[in-house]
Amino acid sequence: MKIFKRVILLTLAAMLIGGSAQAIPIPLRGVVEGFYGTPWTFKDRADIIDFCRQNNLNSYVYAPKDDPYHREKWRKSYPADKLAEMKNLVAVAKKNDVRFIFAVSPGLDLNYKGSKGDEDFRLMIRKLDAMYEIGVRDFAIFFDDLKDDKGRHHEDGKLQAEFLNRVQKNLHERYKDVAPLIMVPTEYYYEDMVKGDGLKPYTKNLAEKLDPRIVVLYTGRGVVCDGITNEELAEANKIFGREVGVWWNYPVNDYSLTPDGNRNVKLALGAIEKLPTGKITAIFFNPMEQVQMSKIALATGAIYANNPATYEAAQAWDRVLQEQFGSLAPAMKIFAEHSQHMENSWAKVGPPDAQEFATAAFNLVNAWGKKSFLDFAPLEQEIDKTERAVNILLRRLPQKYLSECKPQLEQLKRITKADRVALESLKTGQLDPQLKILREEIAANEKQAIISEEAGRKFIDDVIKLLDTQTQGKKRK
Ligand code: 14T
Repeated sequence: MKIFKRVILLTLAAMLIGGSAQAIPIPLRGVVEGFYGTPWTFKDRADIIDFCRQNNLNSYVYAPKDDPYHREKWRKSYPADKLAEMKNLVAVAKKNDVRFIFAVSPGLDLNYKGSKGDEDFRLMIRKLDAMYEIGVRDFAIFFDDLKDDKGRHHEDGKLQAEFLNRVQKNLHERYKDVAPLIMVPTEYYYEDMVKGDGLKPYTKNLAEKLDPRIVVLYTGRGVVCDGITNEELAEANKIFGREVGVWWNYPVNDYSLTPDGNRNVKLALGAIEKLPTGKITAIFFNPMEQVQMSKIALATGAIYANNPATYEAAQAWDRVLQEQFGSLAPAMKIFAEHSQHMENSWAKVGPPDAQEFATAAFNLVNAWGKKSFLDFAPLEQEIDKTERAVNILLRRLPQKYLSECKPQLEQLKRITKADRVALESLKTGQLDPQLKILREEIAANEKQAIISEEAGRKFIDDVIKLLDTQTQGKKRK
């Protein structure tokens, strides 16, 4: 008895110290190719599936928004050549022990009722059967992004649930080796599910009617949001009466748009962060069109998904950069620091960009405002460091990476060049006329690349503002 007590105490102590606490991986963990824009190539997908195995991620979800056969023309069968490529990819996934989850998004024009409903059900089954034939055993049906221009959707939760239940039942009656169906609701983020202090009818009806075996995915409070707490996940579990999975919208950058509609202009190169530390049943990370650059965030996501309770973003980030970039890791880290945060009117995610740089710039601008002692050294060092890193990367980074991030590297180079001119202007107290020209060049190039908005770029604007008002002030006198 005594000895048992001792063993238990020692085990508990060891667990508390942390060393031997058992990692609890999220059962379903992987990548969802779910972004808008040019879908990945089959070569990219095979590469990502291999990456999944290497990082102990066990699923890849096929759901490219702009594959016509996935969404717009979901009823149509894949042509022979596409099907052959798909078959090959499914084999690659099998070989790598990665589940290939095939998703269809029929919501744009799916019929639920009457003979048209029966016909569409039949077409959905035909579509999924064709994938079963080539070896797929995991299926998903997504109903996201069905809002009209007024931001309203016209979906009926009960009808969707009945449709999904019917698909689930049909597949499981005919096939014994098919996994539970996975779905994304039309109201897939918390703020869209609730009104006042109740659930909106769509979510209420869906949750009530949906077969409890079907896995529901949700994205958090918003579509792209600054983390999910354990409590928020518990709330979503409660709403759907099951353990929901997470569709995590980082590093996806399809909403990083220029005014004229260019996508993917900012790269999300930070670590995954602020996700639940407790029990979670599934997580899929939505990546960027830039497949190689996505691997930084995805590999940190893999570390998270393999042990959410002990995950530390900064530590995971360092480890991943080292693994992926070797001797170029220090330079890559400096570049990546300037390109982590994603934000617009409805989205906010990712660690702040280049905090040390931003702090050094802030301190200097602040000291100027207070007319106190100006210490230029800290910012000068940040500018030197960044400029050196950019030059190293432009020279040494292998082509497969450079082809995905050259515009952003060149933009950061323009920014640091202007930062130096801004710094010199502060030193002399005179706005160098070059600075506004450099700033305009940066603006013109934001059609291709956006980076360091709150750090390097902000310093340029701050200095222009400071010295412009000063000269105006002098003129007024
Ligand atoms: F399925 C969902 F969980 C989801 O996130 N759907 C899309 C996804 O395909 C896209 O990559 C992601 C990031 O843009 O967000 C969803 O798409 C939206 C949602 C919006 F509210 C795109 C624009 C929006 F305004």
